[in-house]
Amino acid sequence: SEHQAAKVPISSQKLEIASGVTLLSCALDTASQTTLLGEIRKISSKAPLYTPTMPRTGKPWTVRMTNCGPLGWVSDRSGYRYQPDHPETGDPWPAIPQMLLDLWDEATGYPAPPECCLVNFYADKARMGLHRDEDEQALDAPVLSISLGDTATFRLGGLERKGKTQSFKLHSGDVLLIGGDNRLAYHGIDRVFPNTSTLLKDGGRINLTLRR
Ligand code: MD3
Ligand code: FE
Repeated sequence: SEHQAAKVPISSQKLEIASGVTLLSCALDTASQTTLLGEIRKISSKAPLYTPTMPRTGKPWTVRMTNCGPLGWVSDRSGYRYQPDHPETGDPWPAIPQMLLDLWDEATGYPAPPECCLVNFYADKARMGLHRDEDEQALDAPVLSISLGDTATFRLGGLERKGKTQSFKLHSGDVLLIGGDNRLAYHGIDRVFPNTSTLLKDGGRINLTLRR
């Protein structure tokens, strides 16, 4: 809405890449990206990035994670779930920064705030296999994803694992809004391209996923 525009300027360039999936390219300007990165540093100083493990096998993920908000999404040998505390420190997750709550309001218009902000950190070799986000109770609520740092290839499939997929680049400052028909679509991150952004001093990519 209009009164939020000064706090978190988001671009008017919207591209609907699939039904209900809208790419807001270059949504965040450099100043907002830098401010947001500062907020993420504060979060990771209280709730350190950790290496999740896969259900059953216990194999480590290549992506490191932390969360903020009332609930955090975690993965370990027992499965995937939302929980109110950090799996290693046992502390409650830090609060979601106000600028992310504002961005959620402006981009989604959804009448309730996000309950979880998952922070994914991708070093050069990290990737995320094709999967669906299906651990949420409210499937009518949108998902908002924000990319920072190095460029990545994002793969979007359909509602069935075997279907066709499309690839897109996600750049620093891009925002992806997911809802409607494709809320349960398969998606993943194939690779991250080193040295494509100067936002993160030591390189890599951060993705924030806001969900209910
Ligand atoms: C399309 N993260 O954490 S977010 C995840 O960049 C995850 O770290 C990716 O997938 C990342 O679960 C991509 C973009 C995204 C999120 C949810 C979706 C795209 C989606 C749900 C349906 C379709
Ligand atoms: Fe996902």
